[in-house]
Parts: sequence; structure tokens; C-alpha cells
Amino acid sequence: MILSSKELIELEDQFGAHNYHPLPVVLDRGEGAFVWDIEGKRYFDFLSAYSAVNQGHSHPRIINALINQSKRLTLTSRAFYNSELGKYEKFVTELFGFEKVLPMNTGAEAVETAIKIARKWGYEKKGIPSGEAKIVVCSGNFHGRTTTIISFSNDDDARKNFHPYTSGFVSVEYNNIDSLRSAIEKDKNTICGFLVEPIQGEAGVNVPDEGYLSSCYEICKAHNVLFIADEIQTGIARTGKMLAIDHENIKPDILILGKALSGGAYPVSAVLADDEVMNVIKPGQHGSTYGGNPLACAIATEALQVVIDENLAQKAEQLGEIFRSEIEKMISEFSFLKSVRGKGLLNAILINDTPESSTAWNLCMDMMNNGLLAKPTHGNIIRFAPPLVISESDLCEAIKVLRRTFMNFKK
Ligand code: IF1
Repeated sequence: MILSSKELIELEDQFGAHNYHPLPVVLDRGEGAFVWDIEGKRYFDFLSAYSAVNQGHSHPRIINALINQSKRLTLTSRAFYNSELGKYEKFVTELFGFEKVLPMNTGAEAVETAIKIARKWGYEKKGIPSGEAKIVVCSGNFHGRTTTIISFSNDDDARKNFHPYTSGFVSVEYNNIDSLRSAIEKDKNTICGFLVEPIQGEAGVNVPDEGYLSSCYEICKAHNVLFIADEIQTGIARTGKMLAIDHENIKPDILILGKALSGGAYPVSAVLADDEVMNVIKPGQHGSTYGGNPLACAIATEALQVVIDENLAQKAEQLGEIFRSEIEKMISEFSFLKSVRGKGLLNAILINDTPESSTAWNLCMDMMNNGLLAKPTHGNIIRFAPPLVISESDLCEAIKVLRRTFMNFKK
């Protein structure tokens, strides 16, 4: 029985928790930079599952890795060794330049893992008095939705009525180096880490000033504070380099990966660090049922190899330049467009209206009707993040769809 979009939406509405407000489109198939709805209409995917399908939907090499490994062995738990984990750990640590990796599943789990490692390192290596470890975070952050992580969010929707909150976090203004410097100097003996997104995705592709991350890194080094980079959304070639922090040649003390680490085929996340930090974790002190399972290892290895073999970072860099320069031309033509910002193929258009207005949503609805899927973040900002495998000609086609949408847009 083929159900229509309308019927499928009604099923989700009746039987599913209402924790999302999706655009009214029901996707049924994906390939490369495109998705099709249940009625067979094709769309450019300009969200990429929030940068999880950088390698494109259902990349054949990644799907084959999933199929072949899943026929052999999917999960053993870490009560035993498995034949894929050691190979993957060697591959991913050498690829990113770290001595060790702690494999997890979702991004939030990896962020929680990094927080636990930083705190433990703080007590056992830095000598922070018991119970006093603090981690500095940034205003406008998004690091996931667990109770501890939303404890240090300043977004009301993310945190309201989920208290009591986890303590031990100090908030500083993003892209303000003095704010970080004074917070660390004030509590230098109890601060163990600084957790930062190299570009704030959810905050609306908030790109910090050139040099901000390097200055943060210097301040952390000066006060023996771990620099913790959350590259779950910005990593894996999305911003034109393998990691967004590569734009400033920084090696974080702890690197957090997720999303495109598996190319959208399976939940895979990872925390990377050198022995001096990672070895604070001893057997029995952290883990998860699925963390480091052979299926995840086989998929992530192939997903990373695809990024390398297809030069996706370089592609993102080049195509991102084209996208931003074409949008810049439209900004002067359409009064409801305010500005465009981003790096590589992580971009956003700021709409000339209030965050409370429905202008961005209405624009996204019109784009959807014209065959392009994008979604507003924080009201008046629309994120544009296609799979990095999009061809230049398809990108140009998508830009024409945007222009056509803007030409016909009525507020
Ligand atoms: C949702 C946002 C994006 C992330 C960074 C950790 C995580 C995320 C920088 C947690 C996840 C996702 C979550 C998803 C929507 C999406 C999102 F809008 F929520 F904020 F991309 F910007 N660090 N981001 O971006 O990873 O546990 O989800 O695997 O919750 O609606 P996760």
C-alpha cells in the first residue's frame, strides 16, 4: 500500500512526538545531491541532514561497506575485541594526527565524552580541586541535546523546563577574545577546557573573525586549558578543509567528530586526543553498547576514504566561492536579502526581517515548491549546505532556482 505524503504526515503527527516542525515534504529516496519525495518530485538537498551526508545520499562505496560488513558482523560490544576496530582506530587517528580515539555513536555522546575526559584530566593532571572543574563554553553554542549539554545552552527552547542543570560551565561571548581571556584568567586554576565550534552552525553559520580561534588556542595553552573543537557539523570537508580549524592550522587537544564521519549511513561519532589526555580514561570508566562496533568502523573508514579520494574539501572550497559570489549579486537585487556568510559549502543567507517573522519560512516553502530544500535556523537565517559531491553545473542550476524563487517572492 503506497501512502501519500499527506497520509504519512498524518501518521507522524498522530503517533510521533512533536519534537520537530518539518517542512511539509515527505522524502522517500536520495542520491548524491538530490532527494525525491513520495510522489516522485526531485529536490536539491541544501541541508544534507545538517551536514551528515557530505558524501551525498547513499554513496555506493559507503552503502557497499555497510552491506558487506553487516552480512559478516554488526555488533559484539566491547566485552570482546573485533576485527574492524583496531584498523579503524589506526586509520582515523593517523588521518587527523592524534594518538588515540574513543569511538561513540551520536554527536551529543561524543561531546559528553569530551566533557568527561576534560574534567578527569583537570583533576588528575592539572590538579584542579575535586568538584571544582569548569569548562568554558560560548554564547550561541549548539553541542547537542542531553541534559548536561543544554545546561550550558543559552537558547530557551533548548533548555527551558529541563532543569535542574549540570553545573561547572562558564559562558563567554563567541568571537570575543577578551571575554575568553578574562574568564580563563579569573578561574585559571579550575578551568580544564574550552569547548568551541569553529563556526557556530545552529547559531546561523556564525563565522568568527580570522585569527579568533588561534588567539583562543594561545590563551588556552598559556593557562593549561584543553582546547576542545566540536567539528561535528563543520568537520569532514564541509568548510573547504578537512577540519574547519585547519583554516587556522590549530591542533586541538580534543577533537570531536560526528555526522559525515559515516556519510549519513549510520550513527558514528568519535573523540580524538593524544595519550597525555586520553589515557585518563581507564577500563570501565566510559563506553557504550554500540561504541566502536565493526559496522560503524567499516562504514566510517569508507566514508572518510571517499572524502579523500573525491577531494571533497577542495570541491567545497571552490563551490562555496561560487555560491557566495552568486548570492552576493542577488543581495543587491532583492531587498529582503540582507547578507550571506559562510566557509566552503556551509553558508547562510540572513533575511532582512525579524527572527520572529515568517519571511524565512515562507521563502523556504517557495524554494521547496521550486525543487530546493533548505530550512531556516533562528527565524531569519536560512542555512544552505548541499552535499559536497554536488557538481558545479548542478550548483548553478540550484542557484537559478534560488533566483527564480526570489524573483517571484511576495512577502
Ligand atoms: C537536532 C541543530 C545543527 C551539532 C554540533 C553536536 C551536535 C550537533 C556542532 C549533536 C547536532 C544537529 C542536531 C539536530 C539538528 C542539527 C543542528 F540545529 F540542532 F543545531 F546541525 F545545527 N555539535 N546538530 O551541530 O550531534 O547528537 O545530533 O548527533 O537536534 O535537531 P547529534
